[in-house]
Amino acid sequence: MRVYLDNNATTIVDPYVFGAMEPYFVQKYGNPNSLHEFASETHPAIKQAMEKIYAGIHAPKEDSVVITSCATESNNWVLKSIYFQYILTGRKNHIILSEVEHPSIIATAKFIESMGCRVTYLPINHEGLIDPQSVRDNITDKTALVSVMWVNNETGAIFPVEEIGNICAEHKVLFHTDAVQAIGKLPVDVQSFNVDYLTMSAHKFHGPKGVGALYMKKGKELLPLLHGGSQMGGYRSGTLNVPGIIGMGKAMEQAVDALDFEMSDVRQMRDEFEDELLKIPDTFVVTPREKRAANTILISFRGIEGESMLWDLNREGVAASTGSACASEDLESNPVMEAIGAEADLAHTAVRFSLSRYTTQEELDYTLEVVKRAVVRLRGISSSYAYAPEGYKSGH
Ligand code: C6P
Repeated sequence: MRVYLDNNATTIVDPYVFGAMEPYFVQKYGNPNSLHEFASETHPAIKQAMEKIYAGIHAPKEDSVVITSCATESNNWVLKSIYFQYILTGRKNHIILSEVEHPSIIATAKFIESMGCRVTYLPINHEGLIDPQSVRDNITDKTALVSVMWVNNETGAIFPVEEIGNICAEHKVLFHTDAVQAIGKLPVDVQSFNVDYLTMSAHKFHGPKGVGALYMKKGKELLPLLHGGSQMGGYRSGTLNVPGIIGMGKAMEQAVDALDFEMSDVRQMRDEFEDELLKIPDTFVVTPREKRAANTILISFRGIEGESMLWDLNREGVAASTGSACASEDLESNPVMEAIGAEADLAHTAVRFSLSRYTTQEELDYTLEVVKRAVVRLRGISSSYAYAPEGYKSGH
């Protein structure tokens, strides 16, 4: 049996999404900006897809949604443009982030920090959560931007974006949220949450890879990312990725339709699976489940390196991860585990299981059996587990 439980890294393309995209490769392949029928026959589907993306995040018509190639691109764009617009010009000198943002935010922040921007990295607490008060405490009259993700990709923790949006609005500070892991898992509404910029990526909600977007509120527009033609309102020039846009629109529509299922049925399956995993001695999960997106579990098995666990799981057809796919090849400890202050050896034991609406009960039952076998085998050869001092296993 092959089981895919790495849906925070990427998801299967929904067959309806694939069906909607297919005609736009070989039959309707015109450049939408040309002046003939090959071009115009792409227009209705592009328009419809854009409307679905706007509707999915409750963006009003007058705001902009610019299609990009991925969330990494959208995140880079926000921070670098803020640097050019506010920091380089001397109007402001400071931005605020959480310390557990995705590398596409952290690495970009380090880059603009090296160019003279002051960056505050807000800590997370032992539950992997952020205190909105810490945002308020760190805002100064020189703060240009606060960027805090909606849902953490490692733990599934839901960050208090509503409160943070309100605090930013109150202090007239721009607010960006990376909503990559929120779309399709939670209702996302840019208007009621006072969001100025919002990042999305289609392949995280059963759309194609290579397509993302950035939402920008009217009046808060960034500088153009790619100069050139008039595509995407001149904010990101270059021939449109027609099948990608159509796929993202369809995926957004499907994700919105499936939201109730995700929040009830997927959650229930996740919770029951987690209950069973936690019956294995010396395991623990970061972030209380009611404060997490419905699909994610970051679990530690004491005495077992996360990579060893993945190896055993993979041998039996189960795909999980030790955390963010972008960091999984460096064998470093999980950064969220480090940020919550887990001891060094425990920070290496994290395994992330992320479900989707395609996950079945049969797959989870099978995975549980594989995990149990792996725990017995790996603890049997783990010197840190076998010779652990008194109290080590219970976490004291
Ligand atoms: N997280 C994970 O395994 P791209 O691939 O550029 O569309 O998405 C980047 C990205 C940005 N923000 C968040 C919160 C993300 O989770 C991701 C991708 C994957 O957790 C791959 S590193």
